[in-house]
Amino acid sequence: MGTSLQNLSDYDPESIPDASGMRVGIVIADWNKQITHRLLEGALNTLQLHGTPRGRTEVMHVPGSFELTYGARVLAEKGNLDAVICLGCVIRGETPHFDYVCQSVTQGITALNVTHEVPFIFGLLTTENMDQALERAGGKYGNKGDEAAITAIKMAYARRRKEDK
Ligand code: DLZ
Repeated sequence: MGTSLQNLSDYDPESIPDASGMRVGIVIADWNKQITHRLLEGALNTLQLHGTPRGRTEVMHVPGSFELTYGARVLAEKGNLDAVICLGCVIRGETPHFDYVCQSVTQGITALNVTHEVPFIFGLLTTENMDQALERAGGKYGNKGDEAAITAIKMAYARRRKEDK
């Protein structure tokens, strides 16, 4: 999560591999869409900045964060992607729902990373309230979508290097 010590959109451009040959998938939860659609914009812009045009990025919408795991698996199993980014926003409410959804997504994405070759990127905001989410969706702590895109490029590059050996 972005904090006063770590802005989500700060990175050293020199340290990012060229992404021009990469193809990334993004699964995005439409729950809290005023946040998640900003994350999507951030991710698409950052990928484009590093050589992956918007038209080459495959985007799949799902209703809520709980469905991210399923969507990510469907994208990955198409077999033509270098990485899959999962974007969502879970805001704590008055019921324990927050904990169940966060745990489910965390475990689901972890399991996919264990069972599939494609790297799955955890682009889930988990916040106490809407203000904290806005601060991390292009606000004062940067954009979680930018961070997820940079992570996807780095992990896709690591995967290619592993496969080249
Ligand atoms: C039901 C629910 C609730 C209460 N809160 C959120 C949330 O903050 N963020 C989110 O992405 N999704 C939420 N959902 C929806 C669930 O993720 C899921 O879509 C539904 O339970 C249907 O499976």
